[in-house]
Amino acid sequence: MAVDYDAFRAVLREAKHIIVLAGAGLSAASGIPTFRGSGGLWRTFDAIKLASPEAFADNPSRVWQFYHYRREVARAAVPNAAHKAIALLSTSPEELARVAPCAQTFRLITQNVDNLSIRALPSSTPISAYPIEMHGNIFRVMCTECDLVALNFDSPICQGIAGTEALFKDGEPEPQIELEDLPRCQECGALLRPGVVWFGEAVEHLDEINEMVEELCDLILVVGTSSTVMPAGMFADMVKDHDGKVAVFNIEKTWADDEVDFEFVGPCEETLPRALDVVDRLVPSGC
Ligand code: BJW
Ligand code: ZN
Repeated sequence: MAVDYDAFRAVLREAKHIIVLAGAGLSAASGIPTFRGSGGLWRTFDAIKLASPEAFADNPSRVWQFYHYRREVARAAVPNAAHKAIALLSTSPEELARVAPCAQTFRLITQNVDNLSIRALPSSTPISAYPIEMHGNIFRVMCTECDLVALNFDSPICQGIAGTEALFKDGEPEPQIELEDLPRCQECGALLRPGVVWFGEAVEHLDEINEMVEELCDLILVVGTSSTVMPAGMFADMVKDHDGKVAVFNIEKTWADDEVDFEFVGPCEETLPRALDVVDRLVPSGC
């Protein structure tokens, strides 16, 4: 196991099919709390228990307030240097050819729902270069009755929920919002739910992901994820199974030395742009 930037870049130069697998740590520097591990954990409630079909069936008012709060946090956040590094290599053939001249593909698979990796892309980006959002997107809504699925960036998502984000932030008990005052479907009037993947639900784009991870990928960068949630937690092993290389970027040591080829322990917003040799190529925030 090496932490050597030069050795990693030598592997990067030979790689043909590169995957970045991202988790909550990718967005930590943007102010989005992670679920587990060090740094910015959700403190006032059990986020994992709220991110489930059972919690939504039991108390849609509480779950919608949780997601409304997180939508507001995500809206206010801006992509950090790690999002930008990934976006640059996903969209610029010239930059990709400079750092990874053999690369035929470079694709982000993200478990994050915060939309920040999409916001880091230039506006002209074709959909084919967009990240694969395997756990959905917090700005998507799905009807619980009909087949409506839509993007919704409204703030607040409905008047009945307006202002509750301040209570969540302060850890105050949340109000009970009546079902008819929660987000409703514009087509059939039924209750909407957040367009994210909860435990026990099928992750999205799994066939496409499996094809990349099981067969093609010869280098996977595992960025800011605890790798405790399946199936994403298995992807590194699946790449190793066909002799691909694994590089981990995490603020904590998360893997045993003999399990991965490179482990960069530190904030990914610093280690990832450096490892990918794009530090001087990133557009600063606000430009
Ligand atoms: C930094 C940093 C910095 C901090 N720089 N690093 C096989 C075996 C066992 C169980 C299963 C299995 N297959 C499926 C299961 C069950 C289940 C599961 O995995 N359970 C486990 C708990 C064991 N999986 C599922 O149910 C999945 N569904 C499925 O497989 O269905 C099969 C199916 C097929 C067909 C029909 C039906 C079903 C679905 C999983 C959905 C996960 N959903 C959530 C919520 C999404 C919506 C929301 O955001 O609210 O996804 S849970 C939550 O965890 C969220 C995250 O995407 C996910 C992963 O978390 P992540 O990203 O790793 O974050 P953290 O917080 O855990 O880690 C952050 C890391 O960053 C830490 O390591 C820090 O150190 C680090 N860090 N700052 C670098 N600056
Ligand atoms: Zn509907």
